[in-house]
Amino acid sequence: MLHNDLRDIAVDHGCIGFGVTTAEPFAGLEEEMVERKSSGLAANLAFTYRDPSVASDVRRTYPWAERLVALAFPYLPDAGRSEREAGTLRIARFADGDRYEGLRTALGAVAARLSGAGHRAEILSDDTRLVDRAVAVRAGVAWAGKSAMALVPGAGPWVLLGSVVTDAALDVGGPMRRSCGTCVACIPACPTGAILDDGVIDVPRCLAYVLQAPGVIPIDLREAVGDRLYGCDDCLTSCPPGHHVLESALPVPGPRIIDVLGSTDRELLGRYGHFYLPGRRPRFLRRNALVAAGNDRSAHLESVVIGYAGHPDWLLRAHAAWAIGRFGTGVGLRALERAIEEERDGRVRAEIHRAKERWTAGAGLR
Ligand code: B12
Ligand code: SF4
Ligand code: SF4
Repeated sequence: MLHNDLRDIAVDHGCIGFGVTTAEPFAGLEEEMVERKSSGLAANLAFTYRDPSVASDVRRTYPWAERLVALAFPYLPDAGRSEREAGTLRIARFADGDRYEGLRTALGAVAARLSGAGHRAEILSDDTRLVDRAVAVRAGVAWAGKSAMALVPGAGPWVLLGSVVTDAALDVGGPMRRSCGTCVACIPACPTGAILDDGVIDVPRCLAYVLQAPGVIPIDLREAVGDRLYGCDDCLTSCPPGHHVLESALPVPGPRIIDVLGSTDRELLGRYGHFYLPGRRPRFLRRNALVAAGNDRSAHLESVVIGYAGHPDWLLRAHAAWAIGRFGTGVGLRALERAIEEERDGRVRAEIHRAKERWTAGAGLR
């Protein structure tokens, strides 16, 4: 009765997946995460990786937990399809607005029904204290894709996940009898070769990580960044189980590179405050937009990028130098020559030298 009520509430709130699993620790998960950390595959991710012993065992947070009620909330077709268009940036669909809002409401409604029946109920979603995909897979809501995405029938990878932790002894489901089978489409679709093995991502090479990590974007990944401002959807768009919902998504134009580079901090935070940005610092959006400008090379962007060669922030000067080199024009070369005369920061000087070398070798020429 309670179980069915909870399912109905989830469905009424737009969820496409509902399942229940025990609150037992996830066997082997802690060791797996520790291993990924020590081998470098998890980069310097915090989140769940801050304490894998907590993220793999919900009773470390809620000792009274008996069950995890797992929900999957679809965000297509609403989130739209971002088209490639010269001079614009792409934002991964889960981040084109606050796509967690509907999921939070559904989780809240399920938790309220449990509390109303006298049970404890706490919500965990995209939290440091629980690995959401592990819950969804064990509860039978999703299967574990080779891309690491949790795939749900009817929506493929285009879902966000969350759980309600409860002390109610609800009936438990088993894992789903589905798998990717012989499909491997996501592996060659990844622009950086970051999908290594069944569900293992080389995080330092994953653009979703690179674009939200602090510091310099590794030079060998900058071309692959393409026109991305935040997130990467290539392992989702290539995934056949999600194709039919993707086709029904409407085109949504991305922001213009020139607008992002010309905005104030306050404007950027107003528009993109829901992104994960280290220290909530908009400099990382500008850094990403400079790399996108160097990939885009529309003529109207060159003077803006050259302007960034004199920016007070060394990180932006460094990425501007790379982008200027990519335009491959005489104006750009002269700007690099002027910049090297003034530049005192060794990290930026190295970027300018590299950009000039590439220019001289003709690699930056169109
Ligand atoms: C850290 C993180 C990232 C990192 C690292 C991702 C990664 N693949 O490792 C970065 C920044 C790269 C990232 C990127 C993205 N992320 Co993210 N991310 C997370 C976060 C915060 C933690 C994930 C984590 O700890 N993983 C640990 C690893 C080990 O587990 P996993 O791969 O997530 O899950 C599998 C294992 O646990 C395995 N498992 C279970 N038990 C055991 C035991 C053993 C022994 C083994 C071997 C495995 C195993 O089964 C699970 C299912 O496959 C979660 C939110 C959360 N709290 O869970 C969101 C989350 C995973 N991200 C999400 C999204 C949407 C994305 C992006 C699509 C965003 C984008 N468009 O740019 C990309 C996708 C990249 C990709 N292919 O994974 C969604 C995924 C929804 C879904 N349908 O799967 C989540 C669940 C957020 C949410 N609440 O909805 N993300
Ligand atoms: S999010 Fe992009 S870079 Fe990361 S694994 Fe998927 S396709 Fe590769
Ligand atoms: S693209 Fe194919 S192999 Fe990759 S996650 Fe989707 S179904 Fe699985």
